Amino acid sequence: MMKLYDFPLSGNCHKVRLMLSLLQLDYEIVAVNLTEGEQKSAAFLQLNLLGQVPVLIDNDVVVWDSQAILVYLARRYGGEKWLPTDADSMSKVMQWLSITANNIQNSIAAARLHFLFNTQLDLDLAQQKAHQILQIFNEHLSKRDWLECDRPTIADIACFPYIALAPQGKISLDAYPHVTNWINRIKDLPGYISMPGV
Ligand SMILES: N[C@@H](CCC(=O)N[C@@H](CS)C(=O)NCC(=O)O)C(=O)O
Repeated sequence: MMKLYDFPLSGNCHKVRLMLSLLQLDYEIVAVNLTEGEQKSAAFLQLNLLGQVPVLIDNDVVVWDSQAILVYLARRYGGEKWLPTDADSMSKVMQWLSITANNIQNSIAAARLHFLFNTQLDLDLAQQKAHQILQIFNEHLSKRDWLECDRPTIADIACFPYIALAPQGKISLDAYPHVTNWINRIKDLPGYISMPGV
């Protein structure tokens, strides 16, 4: 059975939990206690040299990084549905994987970490960047239901958790109705599962 090295409050882990559930895949959770630094143990660094969750193990395949794991699951278990492989669609999906790993992680997710775990950062700058990216999502989603391909793909799954968790970073979604409607569409997907704060 697949194993997911996981931390319940991690939005990056939630991307993977959500995808596993949408694909109706069985897996076992291995809890990694981030507050005690278990992710930097020698044993864990053997799995992910960065010392971070999530990590997925599927037989002899070890994958770390939530975006990479979504790519793995979509291609290994989802056919063309969640990650189409024609050049145009695949690169369009990739754009949003980059946006989540960079723009969302460094703004919305960073602000949440500050309020949940007291991490130090320039909060004003993080919140300002958060509103810039939310404005871009709101505009993009004003013209379509899903980020790309007229259907849910791993682009949506990768961007969803931290956007839905934005209020935990004291970033209100009230000014972004198209984003809120998109969040609700994701919540309506068959197999959807939630996490604390969403
Ligand atoms: N780019 C990575 C980021 C992973 C990441 O930031 N993981 C956090 C939890 S959400 C973590 O393990 N933090 C503990 C640490 O860095 O020591 C991904 O998308 O999976």
